[in-house]
Amino acid sequence: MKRQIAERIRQARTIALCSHVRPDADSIGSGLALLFMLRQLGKDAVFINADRAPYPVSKLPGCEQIQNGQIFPRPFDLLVLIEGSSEERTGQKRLQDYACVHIDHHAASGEGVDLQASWVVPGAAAVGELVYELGLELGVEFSRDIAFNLYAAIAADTGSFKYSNTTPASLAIAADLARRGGFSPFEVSDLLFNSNSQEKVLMLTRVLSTLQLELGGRLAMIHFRRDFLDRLSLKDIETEDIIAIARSIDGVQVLLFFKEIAADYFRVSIRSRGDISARQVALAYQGGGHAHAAGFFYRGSLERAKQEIARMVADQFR
Ligand SMILES: [Mn+2]
Repeated sequence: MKRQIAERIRQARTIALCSHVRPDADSIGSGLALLFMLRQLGKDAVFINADRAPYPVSKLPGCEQIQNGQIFPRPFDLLVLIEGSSEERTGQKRLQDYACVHIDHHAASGEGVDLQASWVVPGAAAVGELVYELGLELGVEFSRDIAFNLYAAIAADTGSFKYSNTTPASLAIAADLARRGGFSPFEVSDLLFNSNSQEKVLMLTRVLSTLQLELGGRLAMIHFRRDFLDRLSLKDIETEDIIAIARSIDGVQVLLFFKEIAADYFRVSIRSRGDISARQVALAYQGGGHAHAAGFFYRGSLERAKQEIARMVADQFR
């Protein structure tokens, strides 16, 4: 599949790249790296996303070159979709009007999209690993900006090579990128992880103060209310850090994070360890995800949501 994608790219002259709504460092870093690779190959390439990159991802080299908005109706020979192959996930309309290829490390639907090739490797820690391999296939030179962006993509999705998705391949690719790009890994960590705004840390304290431990300390629940944002100049919150802290508590096997998105309407993220299936809980609410990381939407009061879902988690402990 990698070869087919490389071939499509070689044949195209004008190419648009696009990642997903609410983009993260993996999708942005991978997209920027691929953008620079395509330009090196002499392509007329642009990177267009529905949503802006959040801080500090916005500091990745070249991020100011990303255009925000819709791809349609501009003509392109090829669209490369990075971590998202549906209109819902990309936030782009009329994708069926374009020839598309797709690169991902999550299972994806491809609904309503003319996918000429879809390269999905669920075992890859980050889509950045796949763009690295594609770069080798295309025979490009890994400039500093290309290598830096790919390294950042992988460092972000592996939580600095700490999460369970980190493989020997992730480490080998990262080492090769640091060598080729001539940057120090610390520059990337400093940019990605030592760049919290005051508002963000204040937000963390608010969300963590909602921590509730149930089922003898095996279930942790935290929540976020929309009005938490009001006093801080934040539009939205980056939730991964908060989730990581709450799930790191000794003995916690399941974490539930309730994020209020409208009155009595929540996005629920669930993380689990061992035999407990986050996915099974999510499926009961028409959600989805992986065995240990899943999510769904819940309509109803926060109190009811917590009670109901805690009971469902308790059933799995039996
Ligand atoms: Mn990713």
